[in-house]
Amino acid sequence: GGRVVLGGPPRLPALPLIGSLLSLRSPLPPHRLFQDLQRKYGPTFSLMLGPHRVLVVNHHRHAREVLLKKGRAFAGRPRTVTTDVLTRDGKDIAFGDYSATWRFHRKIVHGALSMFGEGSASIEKIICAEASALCGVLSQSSCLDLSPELTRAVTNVVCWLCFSCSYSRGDPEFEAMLRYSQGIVDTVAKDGLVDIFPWLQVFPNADLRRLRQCVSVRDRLLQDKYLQHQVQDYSDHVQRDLLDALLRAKRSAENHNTAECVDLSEDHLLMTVGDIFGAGVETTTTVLKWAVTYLVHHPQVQRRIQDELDRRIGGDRAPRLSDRGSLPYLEATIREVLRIRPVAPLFIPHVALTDTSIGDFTVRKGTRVVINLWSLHHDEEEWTDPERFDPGRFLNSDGSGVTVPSPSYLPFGAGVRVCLGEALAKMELFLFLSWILQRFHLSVPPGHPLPSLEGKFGVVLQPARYQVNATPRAGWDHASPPHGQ
Ligand code: HEM
Ligand code: PLO
Repeated sequence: GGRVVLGGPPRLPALPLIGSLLSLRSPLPPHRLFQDLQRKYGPTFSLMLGPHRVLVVNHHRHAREVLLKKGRAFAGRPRTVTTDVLTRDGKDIAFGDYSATWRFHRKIVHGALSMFGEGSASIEKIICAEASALCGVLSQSSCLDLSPELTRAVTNVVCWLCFSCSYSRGDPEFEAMLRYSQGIVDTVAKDGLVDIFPWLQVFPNADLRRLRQCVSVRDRLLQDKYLQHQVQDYSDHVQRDLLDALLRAKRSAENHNTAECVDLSEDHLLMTVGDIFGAGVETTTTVLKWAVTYLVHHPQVQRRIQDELDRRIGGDRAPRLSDRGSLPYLEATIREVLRIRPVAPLFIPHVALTDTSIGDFTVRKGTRVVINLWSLHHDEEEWTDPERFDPGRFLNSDGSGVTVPSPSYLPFGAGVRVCLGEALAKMELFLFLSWILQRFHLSVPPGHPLPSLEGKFGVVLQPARYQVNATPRAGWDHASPPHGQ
């Protein structure tokens, strides 16, 4: 207490209508530009994106205040043209504003996901079945682009969770999904002109057209799954998957006429499933691709993980979730990948729901707050040589366990808006990587350059595509493992 509130944070120069756009022209992606702007304006500064005041937070102290200490005050989401197209005006969880309906939805999905949570045998079985199929494909084609294979494995996990179904290789519906999802990633939530100037949407815009088209393909697919699910002997007593959980909640809300006035329309239900499906696929796949990219750059890290796998598991059985505690170096590697290339470097913008403050700065209701996770994860005060890939940062002093060495580490966010899929994502990352590395050595084909570590900025930060050689390790140079699973 006793501190004096001084007024708003430093501001970038702004002009009417276009706001601070002129100061934001740069070849750098936004997270890198915001990181650089700290040198001139300090770690927390504000700018205008057209008519909207946006506060950029680059330091963990202020980030934690926004997410945790004042989580409720900053739990809002902005409405933007592109996310409104994606989510039917915010009827989902991730892009939906804070409300009673939103809280209710989040609670149902959270409950349904923890039903498959850690300790539950079924999710482990689902992931292991997909890991096994993935390794089968790898052993048949030594040199390939891993991206579609990793995507299909991860898609099938969420497909089982949401709808109790999966895709096989070459399924046209899966190919369509790959296309529309990339189209959405390329266009949604980009603070491109469309999101900066809401009135521009009346002009035809190639990105917006592509987004609308991709969203309509996605919506048809979701609608089909929803209808199939309703006819295929839905019962209030058996909960097969997430869609059943949502349907049950919807019916029970209708029957009991709950006092809490929440809106559980079919739109809400579909958009929520769309979120879990989209987040479930794009995030985990992206992390797996970054992991492979860094492992190809750092064969010594790969070898150390494989030593650990050989010592703790051996070649007679496949890795299980219960092995997580005994593979600290693999865990540390996953944490380092999540640090050095955060999936969502700017999170999703938060919005102040009331007049409030951050540190000594006053913040007006309605202000958008962008947490720059890239800055947190590359803060030189917190991480020595932040661009160096070093899993050892996350090991305790004798290497027997993992730690979090700095408060400047928030790969899944925190507080009211914390990621809903953290537990699921961690299980998938552990099982897929341990299965792959137990069986294969990953490298670029002879004569190929090492893949770029740059990343393409969008709603997720994606690595470039490239070919990988998956060479079976000694004892694994046949299609199936030595002993059945
Ligand atoms: C939100 C990270 C996987 C579902 C978020 C946020 C981050 C994040 C940083 C935003 C937090 C904020 O805005 O304050 C990640 C990472 C993942 C991952 C790094 C993988 C390694 C998943 C998975 C699912 C999922 C597998 C679904 C099963 C969601 C949802 C939200 C969210 C629904 C929105 C929460 C809200 O706005 O209330 N995630 N995520 N995520 N994530 Fe994840
Ligand atoms: C990914 C493309 C899908 O087709 C639609 C979709 C839904 C939810 C989004 C996800 C996309 C990208 C990653 C997001 C997720 C909600 C939470 C997650 C933004 C756009 C993160 C990392 O915050």
